[in-house]
Amino acid sequence: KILIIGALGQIGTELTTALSAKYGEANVFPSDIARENEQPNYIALNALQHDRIEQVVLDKGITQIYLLAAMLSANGEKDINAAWTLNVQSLMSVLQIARDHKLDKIFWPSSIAIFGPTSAKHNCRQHARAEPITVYGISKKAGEHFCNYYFENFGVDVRSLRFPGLISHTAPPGGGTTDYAVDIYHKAIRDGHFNCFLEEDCCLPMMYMPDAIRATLELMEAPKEKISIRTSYNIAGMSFAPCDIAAAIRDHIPGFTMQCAPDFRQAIAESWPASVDDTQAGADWGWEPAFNLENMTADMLQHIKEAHKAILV
Ligand code: VAH
Repeated sequence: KILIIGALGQIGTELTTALSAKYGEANVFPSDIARENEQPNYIALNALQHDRIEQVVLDKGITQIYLLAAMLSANGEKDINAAWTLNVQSLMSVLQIARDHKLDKIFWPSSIAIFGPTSAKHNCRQHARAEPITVYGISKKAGEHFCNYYFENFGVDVRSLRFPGLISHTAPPGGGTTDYAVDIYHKAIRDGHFNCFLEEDCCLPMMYMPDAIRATLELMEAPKEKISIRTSYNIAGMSFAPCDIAAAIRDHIPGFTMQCAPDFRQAIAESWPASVDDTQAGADWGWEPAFNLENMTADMLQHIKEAHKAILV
């Protein structure tokens, strides 16, 4: 029985669908802070209420928890305490409950945001220097070490991935620095123009959501003895800058234009690597991305156009 905390977010929405398809709807309990939702087995659950989470685990016979609730990098800079509390306290609760009730497995997403200006810029390795300069990055780095601590000291089988910027068409992202790469597709179709909050040559590690979901399921299915990293795995999909994604869009929408006016998020983006090395994930559990900028762009534009048509009819 799987509990998903933060099931209505950008990752949670698609992970709920994938886990239900794989393990059966009856075994998946999506939860989020919203009081109601039409999904089967939906549970209103605040990620900060330890006792409530524990009660749900006992009532439903939960054996795995996917904890996706978090405040992302840009929003985190606007409310330090809220970001730290949500990102770390929720993980502490889930790890303690996993220990106390001997849950089978825990999944928790980290991010390439744990790296900082002193990390290698290109092909940033698994154990590269990581001195994050955002509240989000600091909270994810602290979380990684708590995951390792609970594995080493209590045998909690918690597994984690350092996601790049994630791009999806199903659920809008919220408050990330990489979210320009989602919005640009919607604006290209709606307006034929996009105002970008990063420099046009600001290259960042990115991943299409179908790859991120498959990586999560493959990591969680891997035999325990294959997992050699108990902080969080680097994983890579692709790296690109706003000018690259604009060019890829122009292959489909020739007249598309973009203007760049960097804001505070430029400094955040500049503190992160442009690309990461994910050799360890490939070696331990066979990670291999399937999407690149071209096939992701074709897929994103097709889905968004279909969604627009559905609204227009
Ligand atoms: C953010 N989408 O922008 C997240 C991600 C690597 C970036 O962690 O904050």
